[in-house]
Amino acid sequence: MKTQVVIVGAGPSGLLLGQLLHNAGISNIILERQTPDYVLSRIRAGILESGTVELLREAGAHQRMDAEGLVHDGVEFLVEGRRIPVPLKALSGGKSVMVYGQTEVTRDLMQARSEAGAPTFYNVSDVALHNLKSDKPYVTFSKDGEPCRIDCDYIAGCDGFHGVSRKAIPTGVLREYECVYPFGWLGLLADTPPIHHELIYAHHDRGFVLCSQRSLTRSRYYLQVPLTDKAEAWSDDRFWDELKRRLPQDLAGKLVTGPSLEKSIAPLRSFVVEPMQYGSLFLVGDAAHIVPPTGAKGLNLAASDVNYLYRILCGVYHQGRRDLLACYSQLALRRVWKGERFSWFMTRLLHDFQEQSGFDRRMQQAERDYFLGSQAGLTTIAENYVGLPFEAVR
Ligand code: RFL
Ligand code: PHB
Repeated sequence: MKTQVVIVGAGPSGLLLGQLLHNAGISNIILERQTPDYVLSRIRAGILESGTVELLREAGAHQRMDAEGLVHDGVEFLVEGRRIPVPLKALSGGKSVMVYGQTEVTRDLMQARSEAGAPTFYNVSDVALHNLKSDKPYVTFSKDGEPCRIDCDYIAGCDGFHGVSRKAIPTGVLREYECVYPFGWLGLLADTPPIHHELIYAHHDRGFVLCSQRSLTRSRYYLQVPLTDKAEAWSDDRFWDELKRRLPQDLAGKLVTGPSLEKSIAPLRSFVVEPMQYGSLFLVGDAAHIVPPTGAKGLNLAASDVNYLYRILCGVYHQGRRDLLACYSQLALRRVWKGERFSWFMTRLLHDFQEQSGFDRRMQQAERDYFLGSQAGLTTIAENYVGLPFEAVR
């Protein structure tokens, strides 16, 4: 087989890149290790930045998002027992975020791709990348036990943190930066109305809480838990009781509980590799960087990389601008590091770090007091939360 771009991974970044390229007349084939149902069963992100929303519209996968997604003009913080609304739209020059789950984004992109008749091979194994330093790279894999090969011009490694693409780059080329946090998030999804119309990020001595949502009838809550905890040890009752203990009484009184649809623990990690390009291979999304979910940036940074790579490939194929290829890593990383910084800042601001000294605890309190108590502090939070602008590709 032959195509212009092979995309490894049919998560949100692979599917979004594939759709944009297809619409621009650039042929591509997606290879995915799992089945479509498995990909859709992963409950992950819930918040889309305005730039991500725009990109999904550009890809033409926006009809259901625009009909069913909830536009949020604000978010709320709950610290030291005080509720602090952050008017995102007013503080960011008119931008908002959209509550629309990653599962739904993925479903819409899968549907758009199948309607477009663009090829995706699910359930493939042994994906291997070859000749990356030449202008004739190729990808091999097995499908139903048969060996297959695709020759191409470029490869987009959209295969997440545990994928093969990053590992295909020889040792010594990439520089890795990592910070692992000493706790995880226990998430619970339930068909109950959200506790509040806006998301609530709460600091509590017993640990961080996030009250999120997927729709007016579906809630998503997260509790900070020790890394040693197992989701099986958390019955629904235990989860709801702990959530109530970490909320003020008036709010806890409004909580509607119900059976969980899903419950899982995610460890928190910051991770970046530099550069994000090796020859004809371009790393995109979680394959190149991970953020702790506190800033709602993971999916949005994946979309940010897609934005840059898509515009660069359009330049290459439509205007013969092969010089743009060398800009990808720098352009993408400038925005990635800002997203990493915001996610790290939000994580440090709101979690309970048991091992920290008395001085560090006071510093953390002073940071909350300052950032959430001043117009300048709230403005910097708002402009990062709604998403920083993309740079032009030229
Ligand atoms: P994905 O979604 O991991 O998709 C990668 C795909 O590649 C496939 N794959 C392979 N395919 C072929 N061959 C191989 N060898 C392969 N190895 C892997 C995988 O099966 C998979 O289908 O990466 P992508 O597309 O870069 O997307 C990244 C996002 O999924 C991720 O950043 C977000 O989910 C992070 N995240 C959040 N991001 C936000 O922007 N806002 C949020 O509110 C938010 N909340 C979250 C989150 C992540 C969470 N968890 C569980 C990590 C909340 C949680 C709890
Ligand atoms: C979610 O709804 O899953 C969600 C929302 C905001 C975050 C992280 C996760 O910061």
